[in-house]
Amino acid sequence: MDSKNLQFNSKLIHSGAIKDKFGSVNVPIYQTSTFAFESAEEGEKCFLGESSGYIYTRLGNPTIKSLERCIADLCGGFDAVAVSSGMAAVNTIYMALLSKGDHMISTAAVYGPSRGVMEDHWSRFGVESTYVDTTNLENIKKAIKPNTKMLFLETPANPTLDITDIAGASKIAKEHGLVLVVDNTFASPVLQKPFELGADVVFHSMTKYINGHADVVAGIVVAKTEELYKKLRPMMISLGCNMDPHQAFLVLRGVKTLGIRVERAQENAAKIADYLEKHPKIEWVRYPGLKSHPQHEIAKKQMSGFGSMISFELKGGFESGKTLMNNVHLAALAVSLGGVETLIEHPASMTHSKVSKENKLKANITEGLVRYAVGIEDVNDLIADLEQGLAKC
Ligand code: LCS
Repeated sequence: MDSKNLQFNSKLIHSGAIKDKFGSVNVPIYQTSTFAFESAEEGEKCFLGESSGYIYTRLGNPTIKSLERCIADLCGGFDAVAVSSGMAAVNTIYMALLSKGDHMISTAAVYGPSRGVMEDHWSRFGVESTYVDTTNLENIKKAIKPNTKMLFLETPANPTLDITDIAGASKIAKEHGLVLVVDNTFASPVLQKPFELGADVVFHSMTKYINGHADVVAGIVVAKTEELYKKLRPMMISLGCNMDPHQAFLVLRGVKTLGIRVERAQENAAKIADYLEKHPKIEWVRYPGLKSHPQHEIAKKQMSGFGSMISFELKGGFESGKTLMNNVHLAALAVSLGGVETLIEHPASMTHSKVSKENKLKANITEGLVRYAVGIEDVNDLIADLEQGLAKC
């Protein structure tokens, strides 16, 4: 059966499946670095691209291809390139689609390393970048220069949960001939379909929701067209940031439950956001599903659900942040997100501790900001854990 005609949760189980002679229900792990040809003629055909046979795992591998087909199908793209991490996805995109003298515009609240690698390293090769608050589309228009080639959005953004109007940004990108890239990590393919909103390239850190079990680091780049795919795939091969077959197998196992995990976690998150919003020790709560979120209406328009990431500000500031970290027991004090387990993080004392106060404020990283990545535990247990922790703040 062609999985293209299936609905989303059926695609999660069946897209990219391989039929082998044993009738394997799961995609086998082809843990091999190289593939033997049946003859010199067959080898020649593979290298000339006249046969779809596999050559060498950095170039392609059946287990990895199965995952690539699955995610491309879920996103509605032409095809995908699996890579070793989310950051490998970012760098493959930058290197494949930008050249010396080009300029890129991105979300001010973009994941730190996506900006850091551009400003610290790609700038050395003559690529310029500007970071603006893309929740206001006028800021994108104003930042466009004659050499602008790419608009790189992250929505919802990490950790502010700022939402950018993808369809509106895509209109601007089309008018100015920019390639529109969307980091869809926070929404996952379940909640947001950037290609339907005009994106050209969509990528995910599969370390998060797609794998979902905090046991793999992985990334994937999905291209809307064959033309873009043919730029991205050779770049991954040249950079050597391919995925390993065993990593692909684990992600294929995780992806099957993506739909029910995301649904359950966001059900929990909605309840926790309501609880936190009423708590006297909390200044404000950022969750796209709350009416108080500044881009709640855009989130409603472009997402089919509001996800399971919550940010909130403690009235007690920095010290309260540390106190809460030391007094929650069910949520693990850890970076990352999107797994079945709940994680909590205090950016000011953890991920952003080396950033100057001034730069933290520019990125809206306040002293009492807490990021809470909701898992699929029983929500009453999570609320009880927060309640006793907040009592000590
Ligand atoms: N994009 C987003 C939105 C992310 O949150 C991350 C990682 C990446 C890209 C990079 O993916 P990776 O290479 O780690 O697979 N975010 C992390 C976070 O919030 N805490 O730890 C990692």
